[in-house]
Amino acid sequence: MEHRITCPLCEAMCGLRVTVDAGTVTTVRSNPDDVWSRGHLCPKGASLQHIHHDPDRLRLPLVRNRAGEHVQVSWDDAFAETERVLRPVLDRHGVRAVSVYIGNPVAHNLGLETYVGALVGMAAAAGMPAYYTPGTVDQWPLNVVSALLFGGMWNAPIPDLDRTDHLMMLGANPSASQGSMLSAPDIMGRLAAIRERGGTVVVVDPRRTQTARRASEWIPVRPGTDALLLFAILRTLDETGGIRRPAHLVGMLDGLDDVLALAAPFSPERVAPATGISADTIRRLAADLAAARRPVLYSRIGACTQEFGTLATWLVFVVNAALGSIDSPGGALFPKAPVWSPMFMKPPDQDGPGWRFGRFHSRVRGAPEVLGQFPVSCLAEEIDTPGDGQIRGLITVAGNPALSAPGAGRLDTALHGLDAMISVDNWLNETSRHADVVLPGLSPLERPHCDDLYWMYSIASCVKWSDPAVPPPGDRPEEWQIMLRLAGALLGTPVPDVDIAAMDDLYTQGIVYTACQAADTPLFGRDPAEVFAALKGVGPERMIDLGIRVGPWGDDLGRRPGGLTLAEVRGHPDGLRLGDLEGGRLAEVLSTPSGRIELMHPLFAADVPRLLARVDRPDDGLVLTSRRHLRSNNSWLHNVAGLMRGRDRCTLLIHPADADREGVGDGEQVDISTSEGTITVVAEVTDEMMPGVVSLPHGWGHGADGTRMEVANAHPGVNLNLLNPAALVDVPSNTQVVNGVPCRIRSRRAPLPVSAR
Ligand SMILES: Nc1nc2c(c(=O)[nH]1)N[C@H]1C(S)=C(S)[C@@H](COP(=O)(O)OP(=O)(O)OC[C@H]3O[C@@H](n4cnc5c(=O)[nH]c(N)nc54)[C@H](O)[C@@H]3O)O[C@H]1N2
Ligand SMILES: Nc1nc2c(c(=O)[nH]1)N[C@H]1C(S)=C(S)[C@@H](COP(=O)(O)OP(=O)(O)OC[C@H]3O[C@@H](n4cnc5c(=O)[nH]c(N)nc54)[C@H](O)[C@@H]3O)O[C@H]1N2
Ligand code: SF4
Ligand SMILES: [Mo]
Repeated sequence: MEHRITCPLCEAMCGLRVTVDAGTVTTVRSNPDDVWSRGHLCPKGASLQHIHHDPDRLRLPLVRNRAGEHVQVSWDDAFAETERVLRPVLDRHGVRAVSVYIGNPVAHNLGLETYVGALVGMAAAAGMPAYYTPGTVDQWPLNVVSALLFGGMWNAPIPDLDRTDHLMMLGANPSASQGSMLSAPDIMGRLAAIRERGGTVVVVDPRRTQTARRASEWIPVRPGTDALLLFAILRTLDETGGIRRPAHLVGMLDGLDDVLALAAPFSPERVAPATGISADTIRRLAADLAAARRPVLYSRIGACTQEFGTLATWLVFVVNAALGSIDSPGGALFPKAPVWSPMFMKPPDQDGPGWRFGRFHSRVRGAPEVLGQFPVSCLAEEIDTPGDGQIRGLITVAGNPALSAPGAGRLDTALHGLDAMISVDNWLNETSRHADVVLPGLSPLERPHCDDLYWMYSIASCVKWSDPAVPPPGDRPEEWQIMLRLAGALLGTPVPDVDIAAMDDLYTQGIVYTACQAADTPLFGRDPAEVFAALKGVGPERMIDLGIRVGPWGDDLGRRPGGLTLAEVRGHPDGLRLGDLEGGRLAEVLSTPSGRIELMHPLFAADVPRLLARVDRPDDGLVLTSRRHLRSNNSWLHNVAGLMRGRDRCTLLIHPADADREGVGDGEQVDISTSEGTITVVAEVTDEMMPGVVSLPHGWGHGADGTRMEVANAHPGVNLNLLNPAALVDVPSNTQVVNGVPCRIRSRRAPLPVSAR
């Protein structure tokens, strides 16, 4: 039997054909008829059957016994144990002493994506001070910039890949990632097409990645200095008459002249030494952008998780605005998402016009919140520092912070010391091994799937619904139900007694009620009771039906007969293609207080002195950066044997000149140290790195005691986040710096320096 589904592993959302024979998944292939991806797939998607059949994937809950070992138990016993460990923490210290960590797969998992909000929302209402996500080792600068410039945290224009004639890409490697905060099937094919039609692709990256190799030009940049480069480009555009003020932006764009004034100190000559890019090259990059008919800039994680992540990410949009590219075909366009999500509304705690920052502070470090988040590295200190408000109970949901959070060594110890830890996770890994109870979800092939958020970043508007390819075992709760059960527990009901149906109604009613009050939602002004009564079904399906129906192509809950509903979408297993990227949408998409793009904000201006200090900082020697690989998915696909074939991928990439200077040979073990720690790793000497910069992949460091991942543990690699200091953050956004971290290396062959003997 063949099923057509959407791959839930990354933002590319490829359509797949999955063949199931008597309960066994026999093949996973691309679906050439999928209206969106038209036959694209990558090795990860092709491995879904192996994820499904992985013997280490948990099918039953685990609890830790007295000997400290995890043993399988029934769901009833697991819920009873959850109550037994969690309740004393709640009774003694209240919800104040509990926190939640929400990991990356949540965004790709329908049940979790729609219902994790029940857990954190209800817990926050009951007094949980903060929750944690890898957003602050990822795209938080983009959220800050989107909120301030365009009005919504998840509302930003993306490059119109199919029409641009000049793309400048900073800190992104789609040859590995397949695109991020930018959904485009076969993104590498689309980049090639830009060149085939006579256009230019420029890649700014300290590493000559596969993406850079296939580009027209690779510009190596000293990590953390993209903001300097972009300010210098902006200043050059201004000096050379390269600023465009097209009619469609007149009266829709505030603050450009203020930003141009801020750019004044950053001449190409001044920033050249720090960036490692010559003044001539910077001028030429600016001239090429000015000469292009449809230029556009795009940046991603390398420009976010660095010392000046907010300024760099902001300046990408500023330069796009200065080139007249925003909302212009071939430039940066606002996608139209077919499925409305409650995530799209301004968080209700951000009342009043605009956005406020620093409304509360973390207990230990005193970090100001940014869009509700502290740096993820605060989690460790909030757990291990005694005092009022200490975190004593933690729920992790599809996250592996023991590997993914900077300062990972301290966090690993802290997790061990918790009074209660519950992991909603499908494997017993570096994080969940610390849990008292592990509650597994279904496999990606056993659950329905539908994306909503990623259509906010996609080069076409499509809607797709996937039914499970493999029938879920009847006796297992779905993850959205687990979210509601845990939420109910935090509100005071014993875990086994939570009334899931009542909680589901309560949560859904809450969302409807909030959305009916919020000016930036399609439900604004409607009667919440009427809206709720018009909804069908339960759980995530009800939520997605609501999202489709109030979305731009929906039936508006009956007011627009013939419009889409979930039932209609379900009838199209290859998906529905509803529209392409279009310009001319500013008035519709902006939700800033002025109704215009607000390029300037004190948060940005206040960070410019920090950047100015960077220009003249002496060279800080060797620095460490992160990378990804096509056959990994953050930390959790290393248990798939088929993806692990070939040579060791967890190597330290180092330029030959640096290797020579340090006396390091290719394939040799080296010690790499930062202010945070030292690890030993194999060096791979290659001129794909620029001199002065080394690179390690993130998501490795398996093999810990008590984990159950046979394949991954046989290829452990090292945990890069043992090296990334907790305290290094991009100030305005709270984003952790994991690119451009000062480090030293030492050959293991070399004799110890006299002082160290
Ligand atoms: N140094 C450095 N650190 C980084 C990064 C970097 O580039 N450099 N990148 C950062 C980024 S961008 C991200 S997004 C984070 C990722 O950080 P995390 O989200 O913390 O980690 P993941 O590796 O995505 O771990 C996913 C977890 O979900 C579990 N899981 C997988 N599928 C399911 C499922 O269907 N249900 C449930 N319940 N669990 C599931 C896996 O077993 C695993 O434990 O790492 C960040 N950390
Ligand atoms: N196969 C695969 N796909 C994935 C993932 C995965 O782990 N594997 N993870 C997913 C996730 S959670 C995310 S967030 C996305 C991320 O998607 P991308 O943003 O495309 O991430 P990377 O592939 O890590 O590419 C980041 C690039 O930034 C460069 N860089 C480092 N420092 C700097 C700097 O200071 N300036 C500049 N200009 N460049 C710098 C690095 O060398 C690297 O080439 O990928 C997603 N897709
Ligand atoms: S690129 Fe690969 S992992 Fe991403 S959606 Fe497509 S098949 Fe899945
Ligand atoms: Mo990410």
